Amino acid sequence: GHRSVILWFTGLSGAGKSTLAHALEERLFQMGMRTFVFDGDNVRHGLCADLGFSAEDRVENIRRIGEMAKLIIEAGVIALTAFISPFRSDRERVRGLVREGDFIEIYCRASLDACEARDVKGLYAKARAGEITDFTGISSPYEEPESPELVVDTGSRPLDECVEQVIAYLTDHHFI
Ligand code: GGZ
Repeated sequence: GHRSVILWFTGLSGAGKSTLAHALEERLFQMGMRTFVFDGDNVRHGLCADLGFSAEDRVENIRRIGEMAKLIIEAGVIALTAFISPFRSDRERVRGLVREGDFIEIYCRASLDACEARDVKGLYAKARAGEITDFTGISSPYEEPESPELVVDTGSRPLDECVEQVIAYLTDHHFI
């Protein structure tokens, strides 16, 4: 058995949150754990389809995701959430929803330069051109975590190393 927990990935667009969450899910599944990944693909098209990227909408987006993750861990499932979640106060509110220790904030650290250089979806270029407004890092703020449980250098380290870093944390703290 394992303790259910929320693995909350935060970081810029293109930092690798979703990639890391899915790679971890694969590892945890192989270890026999039940997991669920929430990311833009399965949340912003459905539960949060009515929300955009204004500050108010992001607050509401994170609130709903936090409540969902809380329900999921009550069912004994490890919740992995991969959202920019740019505001410190929103992340702290989610932390406060669950029991002490059940919220693990994982900062996927990648510089704006690195994310913009990669620009996998071409969104940074559009944001620079003014075709997308309120874009995180360009025209909307990102508040770095002040004391996250983990900092993973997704911008500069290979994926498998990042995965092992999180697995080691979970093992050391007896989550798995
Ligand atoms: C930031 C945006 C925006 C704006 C569309 N700002 O790299 P992606 O494409 O796949 O991830 C980004 C995703 C961010 O949604 P989140 O739900 O994670 O944001 S938040 O936690 O702040 O609510 C990006 C895409 O949506 N995207 N417009 N203006 N990212």
